[in-house]
Amino acid sequence: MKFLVLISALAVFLAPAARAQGHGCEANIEDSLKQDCYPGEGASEESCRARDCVWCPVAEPNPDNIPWCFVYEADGSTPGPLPGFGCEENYLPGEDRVDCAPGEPTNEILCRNKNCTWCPYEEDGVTPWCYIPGTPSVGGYYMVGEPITITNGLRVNLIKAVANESFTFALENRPNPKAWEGEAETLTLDAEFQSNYRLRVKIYNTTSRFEVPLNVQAPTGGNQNPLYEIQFENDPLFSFKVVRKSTGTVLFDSSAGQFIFAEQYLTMSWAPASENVYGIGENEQKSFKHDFSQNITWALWGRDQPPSFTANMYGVQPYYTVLENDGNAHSVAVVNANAQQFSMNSGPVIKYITTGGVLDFYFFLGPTPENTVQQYTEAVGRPQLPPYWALGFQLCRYGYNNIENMKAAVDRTAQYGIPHDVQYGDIDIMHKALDFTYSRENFPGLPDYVKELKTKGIKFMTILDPCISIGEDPEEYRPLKLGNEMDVWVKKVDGSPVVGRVWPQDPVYFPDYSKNATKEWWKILIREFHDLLEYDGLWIDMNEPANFVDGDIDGGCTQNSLNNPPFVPRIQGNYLPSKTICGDHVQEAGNHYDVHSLYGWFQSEPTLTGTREGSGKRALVLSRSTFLGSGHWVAHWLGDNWSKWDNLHFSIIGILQYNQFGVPFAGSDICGFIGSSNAELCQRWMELGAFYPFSRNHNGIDYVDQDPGAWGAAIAESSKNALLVRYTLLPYLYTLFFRSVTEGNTVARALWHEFPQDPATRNIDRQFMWGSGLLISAVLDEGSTSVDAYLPNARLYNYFDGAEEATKADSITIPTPLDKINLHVRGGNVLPTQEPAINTEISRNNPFGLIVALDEEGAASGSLYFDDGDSIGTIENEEYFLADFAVASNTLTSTVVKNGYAEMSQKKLTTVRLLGAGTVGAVTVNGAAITSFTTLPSGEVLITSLDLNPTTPITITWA
Ligand code: MIG
Repeated sequence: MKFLVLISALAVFLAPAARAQGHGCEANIEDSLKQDCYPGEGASEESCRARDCVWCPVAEPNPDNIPWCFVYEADGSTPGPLPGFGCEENYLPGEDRVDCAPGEPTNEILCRNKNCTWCPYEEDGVTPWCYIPGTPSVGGYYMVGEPITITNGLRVNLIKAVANESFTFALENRPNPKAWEGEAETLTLDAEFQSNYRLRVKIYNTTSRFEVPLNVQAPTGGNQNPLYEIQFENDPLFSFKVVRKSTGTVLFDSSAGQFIFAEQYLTMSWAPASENVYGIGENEQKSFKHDFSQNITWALWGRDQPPSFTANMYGVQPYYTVLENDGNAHSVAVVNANAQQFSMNSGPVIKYITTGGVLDFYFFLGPTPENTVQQYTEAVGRPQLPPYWALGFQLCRYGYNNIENMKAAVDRTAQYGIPHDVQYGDIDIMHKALDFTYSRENFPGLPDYVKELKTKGIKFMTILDPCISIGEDPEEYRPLKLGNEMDVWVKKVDGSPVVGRVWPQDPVYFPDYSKNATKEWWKILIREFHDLLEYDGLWIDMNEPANFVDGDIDGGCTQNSLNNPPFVPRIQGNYLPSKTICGDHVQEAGNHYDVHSLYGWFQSEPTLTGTREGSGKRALVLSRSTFLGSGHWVAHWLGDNWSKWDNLHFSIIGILQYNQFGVPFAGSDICGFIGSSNAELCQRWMELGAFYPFSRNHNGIDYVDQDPGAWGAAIAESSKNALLVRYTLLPYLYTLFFRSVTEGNTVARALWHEFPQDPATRNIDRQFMWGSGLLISAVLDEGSTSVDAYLPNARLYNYFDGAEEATKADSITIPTPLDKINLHVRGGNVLPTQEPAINTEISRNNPFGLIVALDEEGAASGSLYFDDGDSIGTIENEEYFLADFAVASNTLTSTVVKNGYAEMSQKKLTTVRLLGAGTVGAVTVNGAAITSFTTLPSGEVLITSLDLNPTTPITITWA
């Protein structure tokens, strides 16, 4: 592509457009064909003709705005296309544009008549819209000799190409030539064939540069028969391609643009295999599938930032999945933590720029979409199994402000019979916003209340901010005293602790969680905290790290290359220390410049370990900031979303992304965090949120109450009903989490993961699935009482009445009154269920059931995972129960795979909902005929009054 652009640019320079040297009205051209040659004010015959255009004034009035000065072809023919280029032919991202008309007003015709490229930017204020065409041939490397065989791979030595003289002009006119300072003269590329499905391509130089201390796990299986091939090109410059061998599909082609490896500016552009690209976070994406026609740049740099289109938010997830046009899938992780950006440009081309580290790509070859997540999480770490209670409904708000309000919310929830498993405290429960305290003034008796909640089956989670106030007397505030003693703080260049400001009234220090002493300090405090407040899990906020001042409180940041690098990605504030600390602040793992976006990632493991030590239980940690592999330790909520309708839609996109990022336990604040929610919005959101993997209603301070009991009986009722379905399906959800822990599957799943061959699924992000068996189609729009739902090509049964849908591979409009959400069970699945209750402590002991949904062949399969829900290591210690279910030939059989959870033998399985079997006249259970079944009008066969135990193999037949 680059080559083509250069040739055409050259052609234009050599052959000026063949236009006549101006004309008058004798040109006699039809009004409708006149293309304005001088838009705007100020045209005169002289200035018009100077542009080789026609000057032919039109009598006033001129209601159709026929131009007086217009483009004309010498031979009298219809004006041809303008010279120069448009975005299509010669798109360049902002930072590569050299202004073609500095200081002059311009528009498309003026610009293109100068043989330049006219490509307006969607966003304001950036870059010239009219620029010198072409891709300057600077940067770039040549391969030295042939690739060398190394253990499990190939090594290529690269040497910097010398800039071509004819482009010196462009080079010198770069918007910021400093960014190219310190280009590596030589580079090494190592292609490691880590397994048949995992390829690593790492490009580095001999200088020691920062590398992310990501502990990548070894893959299973060999690399004897790789699904991929890597190809190297050396003409006109070095580039490489990753190819899927079985289809020849080029998955990654780095010849799509410049390759520069400078000190603080590393860029590579590549063509992905298709436009079906999903991922890259954290930011607010308006569609799950990227739109390459918009040339959007996604900047990544951890920031305390509510969602706002393209703004860099809390986490940094340089990871994306591509669905190839034939339905195969692969994913790519770029292991880099520096401030960076991905531009999704037309082509499609992904232009990547980072400001440090090395270029380190991991390719996961799938070939199914689920395989990519399995393979990725195998590398970066599989999720923890959430405690069973954490799958229940969670309730939170910032600004209960006192214990009465917290109790009132809890009581309203109970009064309406709304399931409720977890209650939260936010920073307002703290004394003076100090970590590891609670306010005896505003929350008197909180520790006892937490104990009381537990007796009712409700767990308690509370918040910790990363920073420690220095305004307290160290003798009375142990976090500060111990922190000083253990020397845990992030330091300034002069060795003194960095001082910032967050919620406490006094300034704070920033613990350096990349340091072992800090991890120990944090775990000690967390353990001791449990003696004060019996938390069941912890919520770590503000760990981007957020700072209310830019840099250090006294004096901001020094002007230097770590605080003001020559190139700043398109981040909020256009300044690395914006809302955080300085790039030259010093942490154990490196300069903050390199490790900034790892702050919450470094904090995650010690928080989980400490929380487990403190509570003695499995526990849960919820983190705002994340990085590659965070899902191994934490769950994630999508941050300070808005109480606005479009945020319902965006929440699905965010949750699907985090499931691909290996953080399946994800959700967004139900009913919205910023702004007051309203009845209709919150009702719909409670229905949708009942199907978030992580289901928590959370509100910001000073807004109207939005807990499900706050809106009166109708909304309480529909919230309760949606949650009762969730609770009914919790054994299915828990089993999906078991699969995510052991195999890396997603829990919330995009339709295209299940139907990769169906192009109609590729744009669907208003519906999603739980695993392969449940399709969720909620109302997401204000005032709407129907859903246009796509029903994929499968047998689908209405969850509520068991009726089979007639439509397949097509959309239907489903009437959906205010109190309803649409759910479909997909044929081919066996979903384990349990009778719901107001919390999981109760529901865990209720009878189990099965939803058996048959596919076209009358087959189905599924599993039930169960354990005590709260112990650490139940999977590793084999202290769990697992049964597989299979249906064929009118027979359901169960196989007990693991019988390691003693209490399972006390539990009953009493009900089977059989979907898609037609009319049934006889049922036998373990060989004996039974009569407790009925065929409902919908066609569902409901089998009740069973007295089965899941630990004994079950056989049910029907005819
Ligand atoms: O800026 O602890 O995203 O969930 O309630 C406010 C108070 C700080 C931001 C979190 C939000 C939490 C809030 N916190």
